[in-house]
This record gives sequence, structure tokens and C-alpha cells, in this order.
Amino acid sequence: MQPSSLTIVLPAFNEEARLGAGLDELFAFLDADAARATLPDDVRVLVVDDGSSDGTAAIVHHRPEARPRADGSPGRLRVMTVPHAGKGSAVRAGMLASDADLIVFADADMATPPDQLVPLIAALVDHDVALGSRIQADGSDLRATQPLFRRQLGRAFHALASAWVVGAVRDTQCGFKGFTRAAAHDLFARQRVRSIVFDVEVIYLARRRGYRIAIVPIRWSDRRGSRMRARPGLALRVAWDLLRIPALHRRDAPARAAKR
Ligand SMILES: Nc1nc2c(ncn2[C@@H]2O[C@H](COP(=O)(O)OP(=O)(O)O)[C@@H](O)[C@H]2O)c(=O)[nH]1
Ligand SMILES: [Mg+2]
Repeated sequence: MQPSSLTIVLPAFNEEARLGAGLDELFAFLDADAARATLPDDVRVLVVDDGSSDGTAAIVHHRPEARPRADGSPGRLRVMTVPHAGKGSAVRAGMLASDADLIVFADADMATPPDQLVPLIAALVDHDVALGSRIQADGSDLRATQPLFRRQLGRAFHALASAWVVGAVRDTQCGFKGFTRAAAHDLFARQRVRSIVFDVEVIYLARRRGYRIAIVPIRWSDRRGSRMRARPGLALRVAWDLLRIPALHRRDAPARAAKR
């Protein structure tokens, strides 16, 4: 069946400075002919703000797309506010709150340009999960534009993640992933990790549950104003979360989950 609706979940934590420009870019694309021709008719954007102390939610409330439509139905943009617990729990809340046929999450800074929704959505025709990847078909890696310390952190992270839980998926941390509703609800209902390791956990669960997974090379560029602060506490949290993933899910049946 042709999907008729899509939700784009944008986790946002203290994004006052970047969210307005991000939403401008996103809606400019959604209103362009290319998007109308290729994306489902009903596209909604759900910003998940988990306890920002700045004007993140106000930015959303003041946008024209958040106003009710002429027929009284809700606008196509809304913000959901949840207690602060990290990117993983914000994405989880948004994925479970949507009942669209297809559900994608993306970074609010539009590090992945919105036109990359087209290949991501196309992959969901015959897959349940589509993982954006900054590694291109020719082997080049767009993460090369990141600052050196982030690349080094990324390599250390990947060495641990690949040995332990994600197998052949080379770019686990790309913040651009799409799911059918059935896969999104099944996976995120099980997902437990609150930190940035949640991406690895979702991939682990998707493999374990037997979903069809597409790796979709996407364009990406490093954007300034990253919310990530490298600190010893974070490194410990990340290592701990990576190591405990299999134990967290030892009771999740490896059998193939319900299909669309
Ligand atoms: N809701 C929520 N979003 C977060 C949190 N941490 C990061 N994000 C969001 O995750 C996305 C990626 O964050 P960013 O700082 O650009 O990460 P980087 O590009 O990997 O350095 C952005 O949309 C952030 O607002 C968090 O604790 N809560
Ligand atoms: Mg970013």
C-alpha cells in the first residue's frame, strides 16, 4: 500500500539559535515541487523539546506552519515537550507519538539537507528501516568535515560498537533514519538508552528483530553549534550504554516482528 503520511521528528535541545533556520530550510523543501511529487501527501513535523531552557518551543509556536489550518485541523508543525533526558529519549517520545505511515528522525540543524528525504523514503518501499549513511557509494566519508576530535571520538566509538552490536553498519550515528510505522513503534517501544548510543541500540534491535534494513548514502555537512560536549562523564556513559545493549535486550525475541 502506498504510504499516505509522513512524520519528521526533530529532537531539539536549546536550539533557539539554529531551529528557525532549520525549519525555514525544511519547509522550503517540503513546499517545493520535488517534495510534493515524491513524498506522501500528508507531511507533519514534530519537534521534541526535552526541557530546553531557551526559547526553542517559542520558535515553533510562532511559526505559521504551527497555526491551525483554515478548516480548523491542526497545523503541520507541532512541538512536544518532555522532561529532559537526552536525545535518545526525545527521539523515542516523538517516534511513539506519531501514527504516520512513515516516521523519520532528523537533526534540527539540517546537517542532512531535507532533499535527502527523497532517497530515504524511497528505500522504505521495500525495507522497514532506512539508515542514512555519510559513507558514499565511492567509499568517501562525509564525516571528514568534522573537527579532528570528533572524528577520533567517532572512530573509538565505532570500534566498540561494531565489535559488539552493529556488525556491518559503518555509520551508526548519522541523525537521519526512517522507519515504517510498524517498525518504528516496535523498535522504539523496546528502546531504553537515553544517550546518543540510542542509534546503536535501535540498529541492534532492528537486526535482532529481523527487519529489512537499507543503508542509504546521504549528503551531510558538519554544522556549527553542536550540542555535544566531550567530557569524561559522557565517555563513560557512552561506553557503559554500548556495553549493556545486549543485556538490556536479551529477552527481546529474535524472531521476525510483525510486518507492515
Ligand atoms: N531533545 C533533545 N535533543 C537533543 C539532545 N541532544 C542533542 N539533541 C538534538 O540532536 C540533534 C543533533 O545534535 P547536534 O548538537 O547537532 O549533534 P552533532 O551534530 O552530532 O554534533 C539536534 O537536533 C539537537 O538539538 C537532547 O538532550 N535532547
Ligand atoms: Mg549537528
